[in-house]
Amino acid sequence: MTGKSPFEALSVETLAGRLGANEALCSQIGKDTSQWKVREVGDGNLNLVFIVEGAEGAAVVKQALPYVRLVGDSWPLPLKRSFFEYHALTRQQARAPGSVPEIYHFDEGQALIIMEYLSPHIILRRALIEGRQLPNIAKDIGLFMARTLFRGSDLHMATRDRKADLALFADNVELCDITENLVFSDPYFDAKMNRHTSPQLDGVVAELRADRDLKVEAQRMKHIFAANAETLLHGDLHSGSIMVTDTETRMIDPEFAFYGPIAFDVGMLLANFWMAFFSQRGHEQGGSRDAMRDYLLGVTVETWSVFRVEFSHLWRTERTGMLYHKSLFEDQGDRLGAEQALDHMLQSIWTDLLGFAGVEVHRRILGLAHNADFETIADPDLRARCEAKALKFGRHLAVNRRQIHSIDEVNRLAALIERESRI
Ligand code: SR1
Ligand code: MG
Repeated sequence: MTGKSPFEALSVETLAGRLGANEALCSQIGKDTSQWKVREVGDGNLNLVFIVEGAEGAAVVKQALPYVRLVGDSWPLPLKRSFFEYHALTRQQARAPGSVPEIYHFDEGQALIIMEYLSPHIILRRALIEGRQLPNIAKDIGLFMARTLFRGSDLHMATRDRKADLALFADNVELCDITENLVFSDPYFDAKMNRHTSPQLDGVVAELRADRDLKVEAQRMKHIFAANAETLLHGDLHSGSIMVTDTETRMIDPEFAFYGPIAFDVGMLLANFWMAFFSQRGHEQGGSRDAMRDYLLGVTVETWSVFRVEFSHLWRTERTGMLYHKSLFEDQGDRLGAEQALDHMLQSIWTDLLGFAGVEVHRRILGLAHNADFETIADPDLRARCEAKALKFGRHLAVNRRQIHSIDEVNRLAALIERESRI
């Protein structure tokens, strides 16, 4: 199969025949295709994902489909998202080595990426639902975010390179459009594809949609998302885009990559930890999840702390781009000026990440793409109680983000809302 053949979706039955001559794949897993075992394991919303095991190893073959898998061919989606995923992965590997799967092969025409099979890794969201406490995730993800977001910005890159890259990723229009609608707008009106736990949440949903301050704030966040082309984002950094073992963490699936605000990745990620926190009550059949709740709040504190420390370190040691140039500060003996500018930047990331986190919580409960943290709670009354608390929390973050000064303050609020018996 070459990049010149017309696109054709792979299947479990056709994969060995079509990729049997692919040198990159054969060198990883062995070329005797009669030994290959193929499974389709994609559980995301968009793509096909195959695990291919051969006599000498295993690999993952990920292929984009020309439509949204979750919805079907009534929602076409361009194959070029695979191109953006491939280019984002190569940049993330360069900026945060070891944090993403190794790429073996990319075929643009077939929209497929052959990459490292991560084993025994599982999806972080699944681990958190199971109540597993992973000791390294905060450090690993905090470092990943600081390194990729700092090194992909005008704080670090040569501005010519950054502008060329910005132009490249600017074409990822359709995936940005998904985020712009699904995250920032659809939850706040009766959009066609929305769903929520009904009738339990009907009243809360009506209140949120009538909440003028919330809607204005969500649109401000959308404006920042669309207009602040600060750095190359992962673009969809939630706990379903991270694979873990007890000791290792890898980020996957950056097909939503584009140039946007640093705070977006950080806010989306933290929102997913807070949603994991509010969903724990629904997973207590096997015993109390008090310790898991404490762990999750601790993870938010450590992630934000690691991010800040590493971002600050890079600011002091790798600020080679055109912004806040050293000639204005350190070269004149003005270290304090550089520190002042750093404080301002971290403050603005903090305020914006809270807004992004708030809307991310809302869209996972009210929009099209829900998350398994809540969806796997079978009892709809219990699920609705968990979701209602998360909605209240998200509303507070989005509307009051300028008045919230520390992550401890956020976590005290989360704990308070969690303890409230009434929704
Ligand atoms: C139609 S795609 C829905 C969601 O799935 C992806 O993982 C993104 O989070 C997107 O918003
Ligand atoms: Mg994904």
